[in-house]
Amino acid sequence: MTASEDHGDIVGNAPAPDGPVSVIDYGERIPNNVGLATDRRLQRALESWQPKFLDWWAALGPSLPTRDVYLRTATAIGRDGWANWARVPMEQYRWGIFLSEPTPGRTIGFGQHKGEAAWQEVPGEYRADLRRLLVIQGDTEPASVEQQRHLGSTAPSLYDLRNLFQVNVEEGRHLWAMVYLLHAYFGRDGREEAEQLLRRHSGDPDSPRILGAFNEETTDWLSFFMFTYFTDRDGKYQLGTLKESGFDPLARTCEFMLREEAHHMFVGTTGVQRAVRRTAQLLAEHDTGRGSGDDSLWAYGAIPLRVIQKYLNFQFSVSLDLFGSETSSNVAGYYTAGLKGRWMETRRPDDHLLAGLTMEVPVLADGSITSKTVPLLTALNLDLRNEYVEDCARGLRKWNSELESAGLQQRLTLPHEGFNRRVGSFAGHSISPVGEILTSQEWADRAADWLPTADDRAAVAELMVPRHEPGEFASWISPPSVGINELPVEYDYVRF
Ligand code: BYC
Repeated sequence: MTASEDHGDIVGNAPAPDGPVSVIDYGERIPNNVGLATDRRLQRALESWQPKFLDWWAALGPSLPTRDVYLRTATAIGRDGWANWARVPMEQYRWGIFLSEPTPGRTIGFGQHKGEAAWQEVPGEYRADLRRLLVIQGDTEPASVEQQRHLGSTAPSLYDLRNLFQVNVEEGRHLWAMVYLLHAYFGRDGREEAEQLLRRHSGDPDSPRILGAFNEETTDWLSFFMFTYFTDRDGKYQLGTLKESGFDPLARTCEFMLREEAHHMFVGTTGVQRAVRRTAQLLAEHDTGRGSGDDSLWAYGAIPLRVIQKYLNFQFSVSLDLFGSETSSNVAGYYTAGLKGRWMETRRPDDHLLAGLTMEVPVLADGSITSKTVPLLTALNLDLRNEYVEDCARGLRKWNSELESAGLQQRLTLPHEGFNRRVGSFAGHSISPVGEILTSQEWADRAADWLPTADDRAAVAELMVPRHEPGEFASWISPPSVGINELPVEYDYVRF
């Protein structure tokens, strides 16, 4: 997939490879381009993890039984051409280990080791930090599959069902990617961490997933589309920083993961867009434009805009928490050590050391939101978050253009960065979507206007009627303009 997929409407054939291509050996039990066949110890370790992964997939992966699904599978690692499309029984999907091609002579691009050769092994002094980063990244992948487990039974179409399963198998593969690095480079500790990745579960009170957003329920398809828009986009930005890592196997792993990630965000961008389009259509058709609180839309089978806005508020705010605190000594340490860079590190016009530079970070003091100046190194979580927020705003413009074309005045907006936060400067404070500081009582009185209530979720759930016949779509969502890989929209992407 190309980067344009994130913003465009078309899902086409993977372009022909334009560079050196490592063909993946699908004859192997674990398809890979890391020479697993020549490393017996690693092969045995991964082969003993594989049945546990498959057990986990059977127990906590997609719950809807299917015969086969039209899926893409990675088959080569050329710069562009890598995707093979076929109908695949889900349990036979080939989860493999693929790293992007190495860049000969690659050097570290930032921090105190800038200019040194990229590491092919883990430097002893950074072992604990690198392991932590891999574990946090790895933990999110199976978590999202767990969160989305039951969505299949309420899919609005076969097209959407196939997209859900594509996202799920690729998140499974991203777990494999982190497990490979843990097994290959971290010995016994790595093996133990790999086991734990299958033992923590989303929302489990005793053994939850590590990061907050991955313990939230994905209650319905609107929530899924918001998740793939906002939370997968955090994945894009975090992977973008790990792609810069001085630890070359991690950088190459993330570079390849990012290519798959583009489709996940396409699913989110267009999924929300199609829901908004349907809502806008009905609002315009029935001339019910009496403000975004128009609940008569439920009766027409669409989701009122005020509810779409609430889902957006929720998913955006929990996703902002994924960036950690605005001021963090962890992130300064990662950067200086050369483990985690900035978004588009190589394009930043500075010395890539950042000593002496500063940044303004938000603080709450004396009842108002102000800022304080801190060393830039400690503010890199915010630097990344700012890039992310700008990117989120771009998709919103697309959604709003649906409202505009329908001749409506209402618009969707991103809430203030302090709204509904659990991590960082705003945690413990009550901030409205437009950035007013509220008392706890004011918050309690008004939160139901801003975040989905149990009633909102129940009303949305009622619209989630499955459409499992080719070409059929649920009432609350418009069909896409094109199908997958140049197939028609009404193709039977999933067979039962
Ligand atoms: N929930 O110094 P701080 C994806 C903890 S998504 C719970 O501010 P730091 C995907 C933090 O661990 C991308 N705890 O944080 C998307 C720390 O704990 P310790 C996933 C949190 O380290 C969709 C303490 O609070 N990848 O791929 O600067 C589908 C102080 O924190 C949270 C990564 O995140 C939270 N939200 O930054 C599938 C990349 N936030 O150490 C997949 C790897 C913070 O004091 N992770 N804490 O016990 C990192 O780079 C960083 O660890 C973080 C946090 C950005 C997560």
